Amino acid sequence: MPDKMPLRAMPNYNLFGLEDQSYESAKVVVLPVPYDSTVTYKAGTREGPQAIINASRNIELYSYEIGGDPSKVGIYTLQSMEPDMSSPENMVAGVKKEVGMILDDGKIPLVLGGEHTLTIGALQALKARNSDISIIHFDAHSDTRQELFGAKYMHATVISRAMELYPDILQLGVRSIDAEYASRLDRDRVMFIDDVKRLGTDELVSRILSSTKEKIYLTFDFDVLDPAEMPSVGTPEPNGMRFGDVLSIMKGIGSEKKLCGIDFVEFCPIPYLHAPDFLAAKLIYLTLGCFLSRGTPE
Ligand SMILES: [Mn+2]
Repeated sequence: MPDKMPLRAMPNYNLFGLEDQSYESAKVVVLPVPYDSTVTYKAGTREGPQAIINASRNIELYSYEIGGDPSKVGIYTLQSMEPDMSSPENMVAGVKKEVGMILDDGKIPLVLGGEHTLTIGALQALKARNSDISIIHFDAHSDTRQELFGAKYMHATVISRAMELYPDILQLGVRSIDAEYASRLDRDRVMFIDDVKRLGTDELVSRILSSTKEKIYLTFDFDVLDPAEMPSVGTPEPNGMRFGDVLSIMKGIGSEKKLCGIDFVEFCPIPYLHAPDFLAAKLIYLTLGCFLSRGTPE
């Protein structure tokens, strides 16, 4: 760029606004998927990835909570996936293909949704490569309907599909559940919000650690948070978890478990309400820090 001209390059447009990104050296590869088509209440999670990326470019990269800069592990953001509106099955197949490519390159995929249905594609890709994994599922909803409105692939059935791949799923923060699943669930595998609050973080973390395998996949639906803190979701449920509690839990899990893949879904931005966008961005950033910044030099 000529010295005499007061021109400036556009700041980097990627998750966390990182400079000098390299796919080769990145540990985490972010796949934004601006897709929603099976929502049953408020549409708009297709706007989620962009709102989170916009906010994320303004967060401080140093984190006192982590004691370092989590971005140093290398976080590479891919171009957003093109939504395939022909059917949820085709969209899921697309996610499976791209996540599979990320896994084959030895990297940790981070799927940035978009609606929860996308998780199925990520898990299909993972299952084809590794079956010895536990799933940790943060969500206000159990998402365990076998079908809804005749559809097998949609946001309210995602955990039923996931259980067909990985029966070992631990659910946290649930407070909305269908009667059929409520009648047959394993109480050791479902931590209702009351359990989460009654046990407290330390006890909860020790139960999570003892009941999951060394390798985990984490699926995080933003509606697990309390709507007072996180109103920007498609299907809000009262009486949720708080940001600080989630962070403590992530620290606890991240200190012992190996992350194989992760998704953050169901973020549905509300125009002119910016705080939730920042919360989402920071939660993603710190979660990566909890799992990946162990021993990472400053
Ligand atoms: Mn949910």
